[in-house]
Amino acid sequence: MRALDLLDRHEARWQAATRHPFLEGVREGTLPDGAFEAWLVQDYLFVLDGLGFQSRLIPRAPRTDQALIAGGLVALEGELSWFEDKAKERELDLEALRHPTNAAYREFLIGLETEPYPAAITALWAIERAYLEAWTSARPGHPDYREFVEHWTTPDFAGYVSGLEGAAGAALEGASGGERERAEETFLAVARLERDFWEMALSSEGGA
Ligand code: HMH
Repeated sequence: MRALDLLDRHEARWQAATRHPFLEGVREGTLPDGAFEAWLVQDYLFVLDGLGFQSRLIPRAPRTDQALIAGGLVALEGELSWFEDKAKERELDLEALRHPTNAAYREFLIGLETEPYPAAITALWAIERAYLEAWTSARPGHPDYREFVEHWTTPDFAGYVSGLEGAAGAALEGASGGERERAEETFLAVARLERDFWEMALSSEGGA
């Protein structure tokens, strides 16, 4: 099983994870007041949780994947600073509580620690790929949000996602049947959690 086969097998659920009225609102400038800001604060907290997951993955990754994942970790840390700058510009308080949807995603990331490596690297690939595709669907973005759309659709980010695809594919090649099943489960969980995250973004009251 190649990582890409998962996208074909679960096309409808993948679409739901990467196309959403929130992203159309980003493209068209039709988001309700406060929705983008509430989402930004929640995504900052998600990236913090992602930093934990990704750092725990490095010591058990094969040597061939460690530089890739460590590079991604450094980029995530830079991402936190970018969120902090944007929050300051927009006068947002980043010390918010996690929305229940975000808390569920955090629990999933913590649970990945006890999943076999092929499942964990498949999840990381799916998380990043979903984000890249989602923001690509919002291109070029309404002027209010364009810098965000550009930031999350760079060739560097696309290259990183390709690297993760290769790593997940190699891990799945060498995986047992049981491990592949776990990888498929985690892929589906990511698709659901990503969809829920966009849902949260549209349904949250401003300042969630
Ligand atoms: C919800 N998924 C979500 N937020 C992100 N920042 C990413 C993926 C990419 O790290």
